[in-house]
Amino acid sequence: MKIFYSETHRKHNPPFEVFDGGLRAPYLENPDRMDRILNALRETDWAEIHEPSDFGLDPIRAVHDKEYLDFLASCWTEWLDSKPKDPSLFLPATFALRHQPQKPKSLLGRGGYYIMDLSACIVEGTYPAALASANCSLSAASSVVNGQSSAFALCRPPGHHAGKDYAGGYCFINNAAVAAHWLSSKGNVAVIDIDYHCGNGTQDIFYERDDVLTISIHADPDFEYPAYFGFANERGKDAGFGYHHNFPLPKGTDDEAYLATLDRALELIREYKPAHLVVSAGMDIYADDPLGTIKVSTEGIREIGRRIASLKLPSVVVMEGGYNNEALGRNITAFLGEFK
Ligand code: OKP
Ligand code: ZN
Repeated sequence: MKIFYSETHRKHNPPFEVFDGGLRAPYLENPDRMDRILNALRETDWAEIHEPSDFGLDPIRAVHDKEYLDFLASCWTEWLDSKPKDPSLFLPATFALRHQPQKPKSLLGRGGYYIMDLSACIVEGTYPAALASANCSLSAASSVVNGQSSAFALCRPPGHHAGKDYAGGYCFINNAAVAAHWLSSKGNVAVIDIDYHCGNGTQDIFYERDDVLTISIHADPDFEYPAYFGFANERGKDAGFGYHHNFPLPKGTDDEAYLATLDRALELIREYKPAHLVVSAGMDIYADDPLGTIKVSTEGIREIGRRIASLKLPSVVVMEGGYNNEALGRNITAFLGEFK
């Protein structure tokens, strides 16, 4: 199986994030996650690791707002130019509320307009890392179009919380959405998001479209991030009505309950008959994840992989979250091993 991975992610390594209550915590979405996964993949006899090709900005502009991308591109140099007291990372402290806020001109104003929370910290290497990450998912999509039955985009930073015009939840460019849109010129696409958190960004990007079916299985936003999206009654809008599905789950969901929900999601994909499948593969459903409350075992993750692979669709698997670094390698190889 082809794995697309770029070393460019390493320079996106914010010194901290801010948790609820204002607590500064070491950045959980860190480069060590990739090393754990790479080490495990290198021990298999089926993983071939490749550098991504450069697809340029067009496929990214196709799903993200231009001014939002301009903000990501210039944020770091503007931040340094503003001579902040502590320049270690860019993180605004004032946020745009609903009710059509006016677009602000100042850097911090744009920060609060384009970022939804205190985990999407921007440093010097963030934008290049986000571009390289999108090139990994595009390269994986391209290899699947060229006849591979599946490919894995080892993306960092992750993408599924990034909407048309916003960053959040460690995500800046929506890698899965970029790949899904790129694939949509070759027939309908289904996206299944198994990350522990709702794939709100992917939902936002395809909400009005019927040519990309989006499904997310995640912890109920009644108690979990991202709080404002991911409820079962969000079903899509206009032409997209009926082409988005959320499956919110309670705390403590075990393998059996998770798999029963997955089967309902897979049935929707079978009915839709897409030409391609994109899987947002977050491993934070794992029982011992530091951010998760869902109790899926490594064997459960393997079975999820087996059932998704049994759709027998050309599949692009895209890395999302997963923060138990010690377990990441075995969980990813268990999951991907079912696609090879
Ligand atoms: C990214 B991905 C809640 C803090 C939440 C952001 C979580 C982002 C998860 N107390 N912080 O979906 O794995
Ligand atoms: Zn997650």
